[in-house]
Amino acid sequence: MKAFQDLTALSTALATQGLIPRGSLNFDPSEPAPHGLSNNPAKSVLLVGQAGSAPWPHFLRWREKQPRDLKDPLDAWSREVIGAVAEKFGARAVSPSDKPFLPFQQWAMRAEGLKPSPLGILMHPEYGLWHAYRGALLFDHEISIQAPQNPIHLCDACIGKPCLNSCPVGAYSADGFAYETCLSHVRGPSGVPCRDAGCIARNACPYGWEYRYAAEVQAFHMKAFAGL
Ligand code: B12
Ligand code: SF4
Ligand code: SF4
Repeated sequence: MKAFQDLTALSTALATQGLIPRGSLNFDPSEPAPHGLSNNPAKSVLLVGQAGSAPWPHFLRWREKQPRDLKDPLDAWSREVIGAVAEKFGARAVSPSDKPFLPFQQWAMRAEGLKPSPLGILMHPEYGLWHAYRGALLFDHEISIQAPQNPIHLCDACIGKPCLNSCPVGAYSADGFAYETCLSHVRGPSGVPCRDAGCIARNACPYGWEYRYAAEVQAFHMKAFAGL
């Protein structure tokens, strides 16, 4: 397997935008893989994302120079900066918002050994629920980056699971996420706390508090989620 020599250089390039590599995996030859730069099925994928809201100041500086009515600006910023890194390192960049949706969470589970929280968001042993994926780099060659070995899944030992008892309209339950129930609450008159400071259920999780997104950042994501 070809060793991935440029990880330090790639990490440095991502760090200039507050981004980090989020693990990688080599596709099994029998599984369908998106195409790489060569137009053949990619051999590997390296996820790019964020811990906490580190990219936010970089995004805001970029946003100031963009048209006010730009659609999905965070996606546009992510595509631009991750696209530039992809070009430099010989990869094809893809986005979590590309349709048909690519299985980012499945890739992340394999790449970093993460498991889903009861909220659907993957639980990270250090960042808690406060991390996300902004893109991925598809390579035409295999790469070898040491994956973490069986990281602790904090939800397993979480007594009381406060995330499941905190939503004012009970949108999260053992049955999954009641998307429409959440959405109509967030859009309605009682949804101000969710709109202004983010999902109450997500904020109820005691882990990763030092990575928790600022209220301003949470409000931005909530606005995008609710189409407001
Ligand atoms: C569609 C989508 C949604 C839909 C889910 C509909 C559904 N039932 O599938 C809706 C609109 C509800 C949603 C909401 C949110 N989402 Co969303 N979503 C996606 C998206 C774009 C595609 C999911 C998909 O179908 N993938 C294709 C399948 C084949 O891939 P997969 O890996 O198997 O998909 C898994 C997810 O679909 C997951 N899943 C199913 N239902 C839900 C519901 C929620 C809330 C989440 C987080 C995951 C989830 O289960 C699948 C099996 O592993 C992904 C990005 C991506 N490309 O995956 C983000 C993604 C899953 N979402 C994410 C997040 C953070 C959220 C929110 C919590 C915050 C936000 N973005 O506003 C909200 C929840 C709102 C709230 N109350 O705060 C993150 C999760 C990051 C993480 N740390 O795990 C992702 C990966 C985007 C990213 N840029 O990082 N989301
Ligand atoms: S509150 Fe507990 S169960 Fe819920 S996401 Fe946090 S650690 Fe997991
Ligand atoms: S955003 Fe508000 S309504 Fe939606 S799940 Fe979170 S706490 Fe519930």
